[in-house]
Amino acid sequence: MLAAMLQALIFDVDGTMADTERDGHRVAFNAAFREAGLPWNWDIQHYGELLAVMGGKERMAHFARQTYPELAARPEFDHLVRKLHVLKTSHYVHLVEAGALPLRPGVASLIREARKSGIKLAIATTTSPENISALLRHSLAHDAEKWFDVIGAGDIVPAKKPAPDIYLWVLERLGIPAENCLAIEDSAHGLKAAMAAGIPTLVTENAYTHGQDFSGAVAVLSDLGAMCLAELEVLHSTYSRHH
Ligand code: XBP
Ligand code: MG
Repeated sequence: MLAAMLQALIFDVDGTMADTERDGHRVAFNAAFREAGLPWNWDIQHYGELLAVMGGKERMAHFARQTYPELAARPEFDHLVRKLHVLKTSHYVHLVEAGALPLRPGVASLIREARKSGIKLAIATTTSPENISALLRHSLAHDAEKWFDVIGAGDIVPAKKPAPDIYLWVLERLGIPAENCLAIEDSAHGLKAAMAAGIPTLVTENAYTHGQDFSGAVAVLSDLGAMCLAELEVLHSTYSRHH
């Protein structure tokens, strides 16, 4: 059977393009809680457990339902979550702008190689659009957003990862068959979402996702530092010949 040709790379953001959760999102959530006068503080281990819930607003709601059920039951709770999320996103963007969140090894060079060789680039992420703009502008290049043919983010779809919605949304706008794409993810939720959309998926794990179930991945790497585009193409074609 002929191997499908690699025509697009679809990047996840948090944990994949950059290690953003421990020193980025988590710190921003805690700064928002302080600013709102809430006695909440997510330490590194607790935040790792809360990452089971994708989406910052959903994560805060889940935490409140678990820890402050009477607060979560109040009619104004949704408004409070949205207000906290606006504060948190602003703190996160400031952290990115301060250079606190560099791209992970190999990410920038792979993106530049893909651009040179005409392989399309896309993003499929649960995080908010403001966070991606800031990360691309400050950790890749000032005009890097334009390098991506499609950017699918956050609330643009009804169901977040591990649902396939964000990947299906990106595929539809890319106009490339799923089998001709390669998704790059860091978590079991992200892998499930991409695979449910029929996309071959490479995993680059990190401290928070190490040891999760990555069954079905094209490969599981510690990072992209040793990878070049040609090697990704070999991984992709070998995988597509057998699936
Ligand atoms: C990771 C997420 C996001 C971030 C926080 O997204 O689940 O919710 O943790 O960002 P991905 P927001 O791995 O798909 O990039 O607070 O903006 O949701
Ligand atoms: Mg991720």
